[in-house]
Amino acid sequence: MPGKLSPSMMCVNYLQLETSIRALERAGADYLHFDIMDGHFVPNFTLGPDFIRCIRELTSIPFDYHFMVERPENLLSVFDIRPGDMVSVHQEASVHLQRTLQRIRELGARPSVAINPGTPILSVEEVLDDIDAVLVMTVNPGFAGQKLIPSTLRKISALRRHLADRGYDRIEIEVDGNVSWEHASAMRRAGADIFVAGTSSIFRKDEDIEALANRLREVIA
Ligand code: S6P
Ligand code: MG
Repeated sequence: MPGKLSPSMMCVNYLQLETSIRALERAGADYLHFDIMDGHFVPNFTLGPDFIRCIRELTSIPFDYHFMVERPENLLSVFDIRPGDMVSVHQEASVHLQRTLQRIRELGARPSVAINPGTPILSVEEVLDDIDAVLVMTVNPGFAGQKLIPSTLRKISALRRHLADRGYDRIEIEVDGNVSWEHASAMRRAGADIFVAGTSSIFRKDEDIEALANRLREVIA
């Protein structure tokens, strides 16, 4: 299976939103990645439910929600989550993690657990039956344009091996943070399946999004 592309919508030029989405459709983006922040779990705010709901009117690309909020279980109902969407909640932020993942499944979406660079892969052990993916943060969450934390490359390989050893090959690994051409290629070799594309690859000032997205697709093919 070729790697999947999930462009990060906090990196898009909002003044060219519709044109950018059309370019991403032509490039065959598999998801649109939406970063949701609450100013508590991470020291930043980003995209809200009304803005994200408007984008449904523009495209049928499935959404890839990344909740960087405390107690995501309280916020799921505020967002327009639909069957086929991916929904990641942080292991560090949900006290009732299994119940939250089950709720996401009930909504018809694909449950995923996100883990910070400092969080061990074993922290997802007890919910492997409840998830379709693990989102491995390769930077600390909160901001675009950061530098990769090198140890996270080893973490991707270790997680891929860990899942294979336990018969969970079906679980996808998503990577998020400084997914540049070079890093994307290393992440792919390490076993990543879904690539969040931001300022390090496809969203660059005055450059053609479609061409950059196609280039990234080739790197992760
Ligand atoms: C960061 C967020 C990410 C960023 C993405 C940006 O907290 O979860 O999804 O939007 O990492 O990409 P880049 O290439 O600027 O790191
Ligand atoms: Mg993200």
